[in-house]
Amino acid sequence: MEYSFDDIRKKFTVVKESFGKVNILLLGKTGVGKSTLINAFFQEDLAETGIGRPVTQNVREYTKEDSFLRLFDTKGMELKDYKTILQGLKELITSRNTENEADHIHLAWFCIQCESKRVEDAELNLINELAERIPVVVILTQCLSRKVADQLEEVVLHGAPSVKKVVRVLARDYETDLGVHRAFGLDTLEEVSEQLIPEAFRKAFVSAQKVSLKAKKNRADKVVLGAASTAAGVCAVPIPLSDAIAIAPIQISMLAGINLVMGLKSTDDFLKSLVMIAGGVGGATHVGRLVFSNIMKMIPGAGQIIGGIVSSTTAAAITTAMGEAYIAALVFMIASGIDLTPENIGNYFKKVLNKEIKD
Ligand SMILES: Nc1nc2c(ncn2[C@@H]2O[C@H](COP(=O)(O)OP(=O)(O)OP(=O)(O)O)[C@@H](O)[C@H]2O)c(=O)[nH]1
Ligand SMILES: [Mg+2]
Repeated sequence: MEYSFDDIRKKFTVVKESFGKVNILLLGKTGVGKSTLINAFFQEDLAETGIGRPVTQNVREYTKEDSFLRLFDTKGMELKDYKTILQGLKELITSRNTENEADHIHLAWFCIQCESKRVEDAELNLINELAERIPVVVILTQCLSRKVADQLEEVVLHGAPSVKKVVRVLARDYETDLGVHRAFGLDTLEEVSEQLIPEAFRKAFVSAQKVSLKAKKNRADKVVLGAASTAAGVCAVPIPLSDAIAIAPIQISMLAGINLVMGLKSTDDFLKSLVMIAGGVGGATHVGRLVFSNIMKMIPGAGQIIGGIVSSTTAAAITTAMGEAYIAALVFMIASGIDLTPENIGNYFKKVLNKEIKD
């Protein structure tokens, strides 16, 4: 039995759909740096290029078919319209608060510009009203001075105690006559936000963000853990090695999941590299056989199972070894700025298996 390209493509689609979309509500007065933040964090110019579907008078919804992010942006918000804005936000949150968690607003980012040196009562009221309904992170944007940020943070926490977190950010390097302030804080924003999002949508969030490779790696490790336990389940009654292809679909889904978490696009080229790599279990391809024999070498006592049977422990070990090697290869490549072409991925995957690269 072999896996066709179409089978793999279908699996990929299923895995992708299982991620869902994370819904983020973005607020803040006009000019505070919302778009700059989104562009730096997701490297997606959703709000700039898209026209956006108006959902209330002040809120527009943006997403793209292949994006894991659905953004509700209050572009050009003016506090003189405070009452209308509040009314609209309440309606938005209520209308999406269905039985389906995928509809919910999972998180709000409320941006306040640090250099404005003040927080208005209308902002505090909005934050309070929101924080009663959904998790809110207040982001102090364009943060250039610690002293100013300390003061603002105190005002926010005092005026809106139900706020979950206040995070300081400079989304892009900022040049002054005295020198350059380096961008900072996006990784903290990632950590804090990931914690506040419901578990089921964290994968989508981590996939969509582009600021923390560590977060991607951690999330990819969880994909491997899940796949290993599924593979163990399939082999709860040990199966002959010749039937080990039974766990190949699990591994294909796992590699697809890793690809998506790491932010690789699901082009046909990548699917082909998955076929090559995942072919390992059944030894369906030349590269596959190589991968398989190398993975076997990595597992203590695996020699005994050649020609024998695969127990749940071995199935889990094979799956884990494959997944971890694949993650190590991708992390190495991304961190070193190596192009993520299918050929390169195949090569670096082999390098990891041959222990030419350590993670
Ligand atoms: N260097 C630097 N400039 C920033 C940063 N954040 C915002 N800016 C600048 O501030 C200006 C306003 O930022 P935007 O991101 O457009 O603000 P916005 O909140 O999206 O504004 P509206 O869409 O009108 O609501 C732009 O000129 C940005 O380049 C930052 O972190 N670093
Ligand atoms: Mg904007």
